[in-house]
Amino acid sequence: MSTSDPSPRHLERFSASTDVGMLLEALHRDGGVIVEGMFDASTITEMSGAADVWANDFEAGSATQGMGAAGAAFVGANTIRFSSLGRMSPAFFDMLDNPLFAALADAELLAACGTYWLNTAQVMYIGPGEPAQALHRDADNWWEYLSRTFPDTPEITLSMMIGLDHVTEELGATRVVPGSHIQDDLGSQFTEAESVPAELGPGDALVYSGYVFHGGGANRTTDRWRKAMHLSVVAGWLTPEEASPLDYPLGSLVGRSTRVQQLLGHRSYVPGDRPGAGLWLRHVKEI
Ligand SMILES: O=C(O)CCC(=O)C(=O)O
Ligand SMILES: [Fe+2]
Repeated sequence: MSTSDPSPRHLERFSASTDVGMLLEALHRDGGVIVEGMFDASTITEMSGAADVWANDFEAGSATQGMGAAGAAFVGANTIRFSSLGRMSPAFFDMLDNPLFAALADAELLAACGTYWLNTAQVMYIGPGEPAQALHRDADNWWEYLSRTFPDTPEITLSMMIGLDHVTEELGATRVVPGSHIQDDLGSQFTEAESVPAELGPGDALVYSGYVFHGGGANRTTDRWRKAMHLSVVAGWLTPEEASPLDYPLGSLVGRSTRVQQLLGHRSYVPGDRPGAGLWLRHVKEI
């Protein structure tokens, strides 16, 4: 792009069979990459059918991200959000076991931790007329760490937005500012004009850095919902958004893969060859 070109950079799209190295190259360059067909059709059909049913039990605007009015404004007054998706459908556990997701998360996060776990998985239905969400960094959840380590901060969280249906710009596709994950200072600001929509088909995923600026787009329709879900992981020594082990009680994940149990807080943090012992341990007499 020449410096006189006012149009924003774009995000690259690849099929899920693309070499992981190429996906990582685009992710590192742009801060986000679109992977078409990342999740298979039967899994997404099951998840979207179940999400449509569960969505009836949630009021638009009721999610607050634990932040009261500020959180409600961030989420949007006409947006439905909910989590605990493994209680909604066992297809969610298959999503957690997706091998490409594992390869990308391993590549991005294991430099900064021995093991990582689920940050949050949420259905995010943006309602008709909802304005665009403020552009933000997902890694700001761990501001205390960021503000002390920037700019030498490693990747601590990796996020995805996944289409549960066709997600177009008009419906409120997630907007991303390509290249904005590389910043001079933590106070950097970006405008909507610098952002591009990450349009998705069902099962396609936008994979993005915890540092890239992004936000839900405006839903400019009068009668259709933007049907997508978010799935993110975070270094195992940080507290995730979602209290997964409370949602999946002891014994409820018996028979699930080790990876699913680890992601949902039913395995300890293992430091690997770093100093220090394990975290999130149990040493109890079973009664
Ligand atoms: O709904 C979207 O497209 C993005 C939501 C998001 O980025 C967030 O809430 O952190
Ligand atoms: Fe976000």
